[in-house]
Amino acid sequence: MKNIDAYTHTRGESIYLDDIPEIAGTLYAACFDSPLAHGNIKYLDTSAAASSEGVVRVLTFRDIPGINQIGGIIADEELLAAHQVHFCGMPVALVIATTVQQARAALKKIRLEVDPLPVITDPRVAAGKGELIVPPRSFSMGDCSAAWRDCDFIYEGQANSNGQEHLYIETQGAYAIPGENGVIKIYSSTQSPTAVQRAISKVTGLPMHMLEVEVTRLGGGFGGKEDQANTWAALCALATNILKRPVKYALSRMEDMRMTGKRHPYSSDFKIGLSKALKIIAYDVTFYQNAGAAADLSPAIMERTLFHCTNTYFVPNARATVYSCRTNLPPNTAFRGFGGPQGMFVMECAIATAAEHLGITAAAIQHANLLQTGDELLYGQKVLSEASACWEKAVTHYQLDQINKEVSAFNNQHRLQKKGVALMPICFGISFTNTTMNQARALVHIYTDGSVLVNTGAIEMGQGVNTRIVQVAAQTLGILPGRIKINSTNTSRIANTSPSAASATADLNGHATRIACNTLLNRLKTVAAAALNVEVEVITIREERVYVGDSMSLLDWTQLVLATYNQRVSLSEHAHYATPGLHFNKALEKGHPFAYHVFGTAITTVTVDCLRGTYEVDAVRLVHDAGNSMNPLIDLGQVEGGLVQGIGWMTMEEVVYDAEGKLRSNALSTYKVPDIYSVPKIIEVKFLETAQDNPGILRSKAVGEPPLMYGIGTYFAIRNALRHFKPGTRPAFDAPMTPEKLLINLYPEEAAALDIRQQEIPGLQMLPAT
Ligand code: LUZ
Ligand code: MOS
Repeated sequence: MKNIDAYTHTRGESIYLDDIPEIAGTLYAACFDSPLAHGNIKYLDTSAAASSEGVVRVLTFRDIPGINQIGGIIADEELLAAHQVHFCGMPVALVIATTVQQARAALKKIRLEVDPLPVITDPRVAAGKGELIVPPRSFSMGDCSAAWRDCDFIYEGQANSNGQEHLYIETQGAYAIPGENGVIKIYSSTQSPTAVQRAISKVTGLPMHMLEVEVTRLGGGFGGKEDQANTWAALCALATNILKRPVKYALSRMEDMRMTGKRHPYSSDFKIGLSKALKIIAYDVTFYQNAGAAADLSPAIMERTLFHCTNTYFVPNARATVYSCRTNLPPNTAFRGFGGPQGMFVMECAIATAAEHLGITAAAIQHANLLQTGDELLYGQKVLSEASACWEKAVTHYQLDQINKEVSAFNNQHRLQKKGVALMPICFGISFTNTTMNQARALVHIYTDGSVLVNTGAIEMGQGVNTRIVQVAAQTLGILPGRIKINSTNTSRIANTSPSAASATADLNGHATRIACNTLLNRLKTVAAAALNVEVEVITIREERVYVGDSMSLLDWTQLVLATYNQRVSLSEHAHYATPGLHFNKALEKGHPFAYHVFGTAITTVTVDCLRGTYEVDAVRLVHDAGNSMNPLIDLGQVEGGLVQGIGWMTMEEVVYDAEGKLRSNALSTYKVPDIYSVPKIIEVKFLETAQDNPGILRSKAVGEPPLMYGIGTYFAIRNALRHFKPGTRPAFDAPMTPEKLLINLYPEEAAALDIRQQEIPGLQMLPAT
């Protein structure tokens, strides 16, 4: 089934936050954010701004009637800086004016003086000073210390991966509208309406039932709006609460890039030990997560790093420790994969290190260690799925031998162009690692004309969840998709929603929808059985007709719905779903946190121009385990999009903060995202044919995050091409492998002589401060 939003998207008619018709009297907000990364506030003067043309009010922390606190997991994040600033871009004051231009103009009249404090941007420096967000956490299995004795080969190394800007096409924003008796309705571009509602409740002191959060759709989230939509919604609601006027704030791209957190950069140390048979005997890894200035979701993200630190390999003796390090950067946050990709990257660096020292392909080690059905992961859960099936299928279906032969032939014929190949197998756990969050509700109404309205907590952000929910309702009720409408997401209709995140949105909200529809179906069937004078067990509804056994009755859907209403039987149902079987013991760090795992394997081929340091991704050919895909079109879109986003993270997107904690890659002119010219020339996706059962919705597996990790393969394919040009070279693992870095790695002596890195820094400092 085609995405139900395709029609309005292609015509430009879909409604995003900034498209909502504005109410007369709407005011516009703009945020004054800290120009310094760390310091004590000496002096803040907003009087000139307050008397600036069109300005209605300037708010600071003193205007907050509730508590000045928006930390979700830990209460360590002020909405508006009170006495200290902790990062460049930290909100300090909010200007509210009659027009957007007036609000922005007034920002320039705010005077802030800060006594600077030392700025930390490096997570290892933070850890050295004991600047940790939470105590470190460790997972272990087997006996890592003893196992080194049994290893024939042991290698150690370091791996760094950088952050990533979410770059949702729709920037962050909110629009708050006052109602009678102090209630506030808030439109928010959020993945988590309940998180927004909670944050506003804390800040304004209003109970949650006075706050209605409404979301039609987002122009992308990617994790960036799981927690960080709260700030703008809370600021608008705060202003509305004080002024009793509608207040809107849609961030500009540069505001958004400057003030919001990104994917966490990680710096990690690894040690890997193997047997002569290439079995990984032991793996020890320590992660330094760059959390930024406040916790945000970092404690949950560090947990998912631990869960995914051995990727898709069986490692009998493993130990992993993660430090969540407080630095003076904007609080880093959820981003597709949620710490999993960072963990998996380090494992792949460890395998590459071993392969390079042993003079074999990484694939030989990867293949020898793939999880087999029944193998235990270091958190105690066993994999119950065809863990190595995708790898085997990819190797045969895409003829890896042939690919390797062609690449060798090319490399023998070309001196300055080299091709590289890499395989990237993935394993990703599906469920929120916080067991509590694995619940959802659906409210389904059938109207007397037979049309159906489905409400859930799911947020449509382009991923197609609404289309999937239509499919669930249509299949369950036995009616056509066109009869079903998915309502906007609203906290007054569906309460206590979990964020649309963790790839679990369609599973959780789809199952809740299925349960509600089944309850309604049973009521309808009971009425049909009485009307047709048969047993209820023989009734089915198919294609909007009521069947008795195999024969079509005279009753159709609309007649049955009306008959049910006339009998005074409810045509509405509110259902609850909680993923069964989940548990996790944090004292032991063992349990069964995931409903299931998603697997896959990608084969990536690249061509590097070894004179210029540029590269092209020739092809990514992959086999992906989508279970019994309920919508292969949507799944394909998620796989392609995730892959390209992963390639961007690994090869071209470079978040640059200077030593003062100021974001230098603060616009699309200095931050390179994949465009249509940088996507692989060939993307081939084969969905694994599998008869195996899984607890996904309609046996269709979650697909949102896992494909991002295929992009890691491109990093290693480029590295392999580089090593064909310069045999024996082993550059530092420092993702992304931008063309600039690749060139430096191709010609390290020349780069050192030119002192390229040295020259770069004064050039950057000449940029005007924003
Ligand atoms: N968000 C969250 C997530 O709160 N918990 C998770 O486990 C998670 N996983 C992936 C993406 N977002
Ligand atoms: Mo996410 S990283 O699933 O919000």
